[in-house]
Amino acid sequence: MSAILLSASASFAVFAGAEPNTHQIIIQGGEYIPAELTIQVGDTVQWINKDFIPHTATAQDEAQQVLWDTGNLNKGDSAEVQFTEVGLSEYICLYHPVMKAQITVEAVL
Ligand SMILES: [Cu+2]
Repeated sequence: MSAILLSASASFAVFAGAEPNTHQIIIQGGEYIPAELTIQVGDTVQWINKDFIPHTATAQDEAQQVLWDTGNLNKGDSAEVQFTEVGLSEYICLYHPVMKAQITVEAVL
């Protein structure tokens, strides 16, 4: 039975490029790490706050309407956002607007 499971996961890995992935961004020292990330449409990004102070990851349009938002992340908290549209998504921390980062969402080839 375990041999069958191993075989199944191995073949899944071959096609991993076409499957949605989850990417992690660490928030530490008042920075998003990595600050620039490229993903494929349909992928999910998970932010994890390792600072003692709360942060958010929040994207807003030019009228400051929220496009997506992790909400408040206290130390140790995490939140996920799935990206379903191709394009560049810049985001900030609502509490510390000097914290800036970006995600580039590419079409699945
Ligand atoms: Cu912050």
